Amino acid sequence: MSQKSDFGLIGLAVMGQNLVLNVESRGFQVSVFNRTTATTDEFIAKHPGKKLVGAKTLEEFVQSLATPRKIQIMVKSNAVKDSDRDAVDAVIEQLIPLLEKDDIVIDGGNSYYLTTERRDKYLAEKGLRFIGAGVSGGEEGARKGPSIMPGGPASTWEVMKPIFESISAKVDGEPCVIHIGTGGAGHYVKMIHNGIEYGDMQLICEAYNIFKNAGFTTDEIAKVFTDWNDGDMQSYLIQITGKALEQKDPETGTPIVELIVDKAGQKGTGQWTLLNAAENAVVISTINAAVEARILSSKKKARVAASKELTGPTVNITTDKAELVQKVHDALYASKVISYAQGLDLIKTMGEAKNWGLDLGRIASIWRGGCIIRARFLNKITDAYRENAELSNLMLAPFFKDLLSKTQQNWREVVSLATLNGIPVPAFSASLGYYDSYRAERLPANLLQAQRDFFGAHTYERTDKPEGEFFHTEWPEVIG
Ligand code: 2AM
Repeated sequence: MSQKSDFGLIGLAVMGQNLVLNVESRGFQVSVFNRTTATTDEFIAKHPGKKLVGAKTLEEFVQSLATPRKIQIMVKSNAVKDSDRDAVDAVIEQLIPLLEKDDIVIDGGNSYYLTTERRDKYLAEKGLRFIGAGVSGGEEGARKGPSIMPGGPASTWEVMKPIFESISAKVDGEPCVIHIGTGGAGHYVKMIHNGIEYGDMQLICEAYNIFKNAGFTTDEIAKVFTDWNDGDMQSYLIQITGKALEQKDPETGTPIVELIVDKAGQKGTGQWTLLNAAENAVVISTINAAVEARILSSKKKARVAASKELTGPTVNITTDKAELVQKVHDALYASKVISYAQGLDLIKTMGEAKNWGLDLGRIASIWRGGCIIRARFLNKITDAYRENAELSNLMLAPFFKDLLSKTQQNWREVVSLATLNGIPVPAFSASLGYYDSYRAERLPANLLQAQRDFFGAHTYERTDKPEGEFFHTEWPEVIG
């Protein structure tokens, strides 16, 4: 191959390999480089006849690319805080002396958004261009079309647009990629996407747990999810849940899910979302509950010990099965709406603080395909923001207001039923608690203000006086 490549990718782990094959399949010639050359050789040998160039050195790799070069880095990133330097930084440092003005470096990993902003600034100082792109869809998405959330200067996006649009997933003919915003906006939105994903997954697990406690067989639960996937809750996660529950262990014939240890792992983006919500004073209680549920699940030893010490009610669910399925459906759907309302509230708040000019409706629209949270109902979110771009909270859009109104009786019954039977539903109940708090004209924070004024003279406003006037009461002394 004598002609220069259109695109280059560094890091041939599974996601990297799949992305390369995806880009190549859209008609582009792709150069690849991996630190361990044997991996590059194997990859090239495995795909004869494709427009691929395997480079043994970084110099050779850079030289094989057409200018302005477009180089995506897909190496393992372990950094949590901005001060940490990781493999992405190491690769960037090696690239800098080899690149020319206006070449584009793309980080397609799950980098922390502040790290992305640091790299964006650093590379700009060197006359290079940087894109921090969140890529969601797992291995299959990377190969067939992921949802891509790129951040960086709009002018750099314009250069990358043809490649990004052709490799992304498509829904109704629309590519699942838009320019999210400047700086770290892309990785930020990907981080919240992951938080929402945590919420969706936990809610599904709580539904499963209720059915299990109600005496459903795993096959019966699989069928419930498969049926739901034909309806308004159609989503990738509901679909794979049905399929996962159907899967039998070849050795024992037992559903494989029932053989899997109940200890969940996490890579950190959920926790980053929590920290960011706390910094922005935005409530994301459903996502919080989901992250915390994973943490508690991982404390298996402590739970096993406590299960012998702490008492609870005996499970006794007598609800008719079909009726229970409908109730849990409604509880799940309503809770999911709350989770998205909270996640979008966080994105909106942060976008305003950072002046990113985010378009929530379009962000929801690029989550409709390719990514892990892809779902039919995301269309409704896009519609809601198209109708009213200034929507203060998703719950208040006519479609969702109506949905929450129609589902709430069943939602309340499911949270009550689970609670009375001692079945943990932290995300279902956090969602309901948010709904009831948000819609409360008066919360008991009047008493809270009294307490604060009592011990700390923090003052309070009065219902019968103008806003902004502060009062203090001489409370009785209580210490002897
Ligand atoms: P390797 O095959 O040489 O280990 C996931 O680990 C991917 O990131 C792999 O392609 C791996 O390369 C690459 N990677 C991890 N750390 C790296 C580093 N410091 N420099 C370059 N590539 C790295």
